[in-house]
Amino acid sequence: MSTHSTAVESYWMPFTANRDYKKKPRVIVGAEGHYYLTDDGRRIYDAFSGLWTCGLGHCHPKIVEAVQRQVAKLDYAIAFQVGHDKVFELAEQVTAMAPEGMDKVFFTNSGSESVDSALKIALAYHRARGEGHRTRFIGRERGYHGVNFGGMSVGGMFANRKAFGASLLPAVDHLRHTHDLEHNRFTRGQPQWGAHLAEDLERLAALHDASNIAAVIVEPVPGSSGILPPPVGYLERLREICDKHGILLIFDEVITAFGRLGSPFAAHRFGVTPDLITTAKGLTNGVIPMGAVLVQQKIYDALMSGPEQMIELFHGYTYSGHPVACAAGLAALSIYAEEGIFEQVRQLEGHFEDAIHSLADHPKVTDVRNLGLMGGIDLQPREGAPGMRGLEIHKRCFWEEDMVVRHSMDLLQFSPFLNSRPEDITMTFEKVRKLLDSID
Ligand code: PXG
Ligand code: PLP
Repeated sequence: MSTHSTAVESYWMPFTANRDYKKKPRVIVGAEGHYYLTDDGRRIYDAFSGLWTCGLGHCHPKIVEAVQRQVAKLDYAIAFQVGHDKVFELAEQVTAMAPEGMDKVFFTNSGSESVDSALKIALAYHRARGEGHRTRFIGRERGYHGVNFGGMSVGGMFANRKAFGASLLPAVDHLRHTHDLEHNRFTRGQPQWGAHLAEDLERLAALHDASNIAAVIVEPVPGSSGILPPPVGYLERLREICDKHGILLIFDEVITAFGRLGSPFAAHRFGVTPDLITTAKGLTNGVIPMGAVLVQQKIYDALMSGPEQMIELFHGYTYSGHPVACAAGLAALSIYAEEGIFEQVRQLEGHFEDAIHSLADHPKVTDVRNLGLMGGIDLQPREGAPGMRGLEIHKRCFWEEDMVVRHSMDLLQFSPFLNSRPEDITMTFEKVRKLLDSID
């Protein structure tokens, strides 16, 4: 076992406080269902289902088998100009479960790649229609759209933008975010207050002239920046304003697709259909990296206009539609359907809401938010040491309570398995309460 040796030192860990982590590494060596297995022989409960990725549980036997079979049969197939059977099958199935009219899908390898692909598709679409002047993107404060240059530019998380701010895409502006503690503190589900904040898009459309705006990109429920369910009526209003001005609406559903909100896509749950959807994570249950961009038929059609022998969209990844990822995706989609997973989420949602809000009375808790099986708890930062309470809860959960809880500064995030046992959801928040009682 090399986990305490130079092996740990060799790895530059993503989105991690490397020096702090390496003092006492938290190392997983296996997983079974709802548990991770650690290098010191413990079974620990995963209260974040991977990184919002593994809603069906880890090492699901049907996905494991599909991947094993596929890698032995076709390991890789040239992605450009030649296709393979599984990618077409997966495309057909993903579009079949997508909102009405979203009949085409482009495959990527991650959420970040999906976002940058979607932004490029939006530009190409307008250009193909003779509206090449539509080059501006509108994101939203507190949005997270991955770490590539496009996604960072439309994203609105200051920590992501701080170091790279000077090199982001130039023609981007941001809507204000919808989180307002004065009106919405401790809201269960969608807040009633805040639909009018969508009017901010009218302000930006007037400022930049709507005819210059290519697309608006938002997460239907912002995840990384704090689980911020949209105010009732907000997404509907964004859709109306986009339609009025010929602006494309992109839903970034990297987290919210594939059951997190009890429906195939958040678009279904909210009854609002965007022009493009970006997704990843749950597409393969996190087993093999894969992402996707779903588009309305009209977008694809607009690009199918030049000479037939020429490439229509000059874009693609070596690993777009990787056969092994497709096999994992096909297996995951069949499990969502066969095991009635989205229905299970709808049945669990009320219990999860009660369980997470049971912490609302805790003196160290300043806000609790939830929708579907997404939840967030804001902790009062410790005087002079922001982020330390969140980090301590995370570490002590791992070492003392045999549970993985994710934190981002003083925000605790919860992404229970889509097929959770209700008692495990109860236990999750009992453990968090116990730790909150015992830390300073
Ligand atoms: N868009 C959204 C809405 C996301 O949530 C990405 C894009 C980027 O996806 P990739 O696959 O490139 O990471 C994401 C990713 C968290 C957390 O703790 C969330 C994400 C990633 C890491 C941590 O909430 N979401
Ligand atoms: N950089 C170089 C030198 C490459 O040859 C390629 C792909 O062929 C890339 C980057 C892009 O890699 P990917 O297609 O895996 O995103």
